[in-house]
Amino acid sequence: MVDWKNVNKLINEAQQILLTTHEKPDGDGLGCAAAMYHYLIGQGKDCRVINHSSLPAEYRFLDPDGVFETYRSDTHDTWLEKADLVIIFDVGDYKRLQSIGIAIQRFALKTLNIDHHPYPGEPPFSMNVVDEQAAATGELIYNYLKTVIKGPLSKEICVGLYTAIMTDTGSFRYNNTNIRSHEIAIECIRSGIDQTYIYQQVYESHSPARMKLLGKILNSLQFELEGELAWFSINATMLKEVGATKEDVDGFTDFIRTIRGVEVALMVFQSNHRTCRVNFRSKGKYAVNEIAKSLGGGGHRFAAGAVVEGLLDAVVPRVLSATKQSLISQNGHGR
Ligand SMILES: [Mn+2]
Repeated sequence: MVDWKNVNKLINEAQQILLTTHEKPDGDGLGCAAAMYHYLIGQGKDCRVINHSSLPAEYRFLDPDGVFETYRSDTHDTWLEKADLVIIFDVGDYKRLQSIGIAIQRFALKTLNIDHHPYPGEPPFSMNVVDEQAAATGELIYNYLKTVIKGPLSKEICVGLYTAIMTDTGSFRYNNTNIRSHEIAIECIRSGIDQTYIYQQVYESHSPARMKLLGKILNSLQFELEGELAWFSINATMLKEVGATKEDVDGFTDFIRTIRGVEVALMVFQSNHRTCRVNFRSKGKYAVNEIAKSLGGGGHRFAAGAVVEGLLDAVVPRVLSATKQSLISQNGHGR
């Protein structure tokens, strides 16, 4: 159980608070920041949300007042160095904070890490709240807010929390979905949020380019191990041909996992001229975090990834062989 008393003490003692999350932010990290921002502003704190990455278009609804900022040393450092506390959400790996993480270390700021991933790495945090059982970091923020807010949570707070839970549970479908996720959703819906609107903003606002790219992927999809493993690769040329961006690639691995018989979906994406992004999604029969770890990455049991040095031609065979080996050995009696 998390001792929220100490967390609350840390927050109460701080007046100037920075909220931040990882690069290429998702609904969990952003939703947590939005929920905590509204709470802390209500407490009279000088609070800012500053991330390395700008707010993705599909999450603009979280920020109707335009308070989410993108870190820039020249605009933010004067404020930042005076911050009493930094609350970091959902980071997984400290390096994913990128530029803002470097600034936090440079000013040796007090840090509170709240996450449902293990081991965020550097720097030593002033306080760590890590619960790997939580379906989303938003669940932890909900738990905290319930200890400090008497009565129902505000609609503004609930928009953030619902977004966090909805996105990290794949709209209440992934196997991390539990009673708690639904209980939080119920309270959020009671607060008056428009859950259909939130869903549509996040999931029904894909660019045509993304859909064209998906078409290319589906055409080149490969199946191995009697259809239990489905994999695809993406390169810069494919992106260019349809006018897609790197962000358009997000979520494809989840989608491929939805195919009948597929237990593990794998993507290898040549994201720049020297490294590939590798993404694993499992339905639950096979753990994929150890494969990601062996490639220098990490993640959850059924959702993991790595960044691997090298070009597609070299990385694909290496990743495929590591994946097949692991799945065959996890299957026990061989094939
Ligand atoms: Mn998360």
